[in-house]
Amino acid sequence: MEIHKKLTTASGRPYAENENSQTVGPRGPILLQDYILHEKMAHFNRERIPERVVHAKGSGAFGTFTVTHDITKYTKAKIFSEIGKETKALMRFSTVGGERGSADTERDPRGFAMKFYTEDGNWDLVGNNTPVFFVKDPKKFGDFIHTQKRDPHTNMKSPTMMWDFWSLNPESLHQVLILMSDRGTPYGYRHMHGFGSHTYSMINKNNERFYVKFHFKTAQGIKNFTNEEAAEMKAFDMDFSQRDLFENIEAENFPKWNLQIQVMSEEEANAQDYYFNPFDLTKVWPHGDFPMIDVGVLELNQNPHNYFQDIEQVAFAPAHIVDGIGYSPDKMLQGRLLSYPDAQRYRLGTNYEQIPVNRCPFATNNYQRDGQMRVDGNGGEKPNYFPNSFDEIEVDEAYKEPPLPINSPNADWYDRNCEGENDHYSQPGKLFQIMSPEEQDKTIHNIVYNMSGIGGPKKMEIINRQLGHWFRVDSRLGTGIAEGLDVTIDMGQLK
Ligand code: HDE
Repeated sequence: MEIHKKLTTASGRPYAENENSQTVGPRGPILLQDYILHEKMAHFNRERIPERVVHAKGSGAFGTFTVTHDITKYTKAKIFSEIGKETKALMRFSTVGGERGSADTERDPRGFAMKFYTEDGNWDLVGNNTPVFFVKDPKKFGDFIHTQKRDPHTNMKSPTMMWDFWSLNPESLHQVLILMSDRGTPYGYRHMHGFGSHTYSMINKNNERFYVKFHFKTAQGIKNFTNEEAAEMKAFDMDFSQRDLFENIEAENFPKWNLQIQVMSEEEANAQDYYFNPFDLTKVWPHGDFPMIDVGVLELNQNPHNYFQDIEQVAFAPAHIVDGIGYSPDKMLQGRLLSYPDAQRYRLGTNYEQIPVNRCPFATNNYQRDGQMRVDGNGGEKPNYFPNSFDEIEVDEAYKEPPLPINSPNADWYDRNCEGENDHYSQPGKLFQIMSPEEQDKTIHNIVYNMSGIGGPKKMEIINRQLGHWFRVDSRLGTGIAEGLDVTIDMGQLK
């Protein structure tokens, strides 16, 4: 039976009248029986699904990951099994705080979310364009994001909320310094690095565990807008980054990123004597201590045919790892393991992994059944319970992770900034000191521009508290910002 091209209803009935509603005479009322009118209006009312509560504005493309170096001594993950191995991938870039219709060139971190369709399931590496994050305990995430969104009273963005939160949470300094540099306004998505950010683990074929950091270095070179260029671009083209990505892929100018990893042994990570917590998401691992190791190349080479189907509906979750890749005790990663599948079930429904872009193209065998939009055969006649005497689904012990050594005997609510966890200044200080004088000046300019928006009855309290942190990071930085804000420093007053 050939598939025809006739206009039809959603149930496949061919029909002719798609523009005129059925009325009693040319001027009479509409007949209730013109159900095609209702079908069109009812579907239109239900076209919007909940936007992502963060990272709502984004752009995506399909691509290929190709292994260029052998890292099988660290991992048995099939995606890295041999040089030349190719794996299909999907990338979604995004801003963080803006709504779905917001501008691409806002000062904001950029989401860098990757889905690798491997034989052992889909691996989601959901990172950002910065190696660190603002907070290090997931309990603070919602509060933090509230300060990045609209003030509950004015319904406008609020530098006062942002800097009040940041000045009360100095663990944010490293990420805020990056955000306030020109890396906070990247020139689209092609000219920025990407990071897994968290410490993850890798497990090799001898079941030895290593801890790793993932770095995706742009092959296009770093390029940023200045503060003023980004503001101008907002007015000129709200979708600059989308346009830049889409048009370059259409022109077959395929953007690439080179994947590198840093590796720490399980013993080093658990030794407790490294000078900071290697699982602390506000810290980077010094490249001198843990050098970069080349792994492969990620190339984006196909635009999605339909944005809503493939990019609005794509569902990432850091919990989606594959054999040979594992988690770590990083509290923020632990928090994210539960949050993302919960967010996807809310946005897309319980069977979200049956949406084609989210489906594992190899095999899924389990006893989960039913639920809305169940379209994968629902297990057919096979048993829907385990164990059973009938089906041939096997549990392969080879996929069991090695035990995880735990050092601390007591469960407790440990202060995230206790002794040994409260050096929030050295790494941002080093970052500022390796910036060129021009980059330092631009960063000071951007911070002054942004902090000038602080207002209200607590204005000077917030400014002084934040200045105290900037001075602890670097005296030139603190002085430059104080002068820019025209604030006279009483060093005794700095909190
Ligand atoms: Fe997210 N984050 N996040 N995040 N995140 C989401 O999941 C969350 C964090 C990141 O293109 C949400 O599908 C918690 C760090 C990206 O679809 C949500 C915490 C990093 C994207 C969520 C964090 C990220 C999200 C919202 C603190 C970089 C977009 C909608 C523990 C390493 C992915 C959704 C895409 C999206 C939760 C912190 C990156 C709400 C609880 C750190 C790139 O589930």
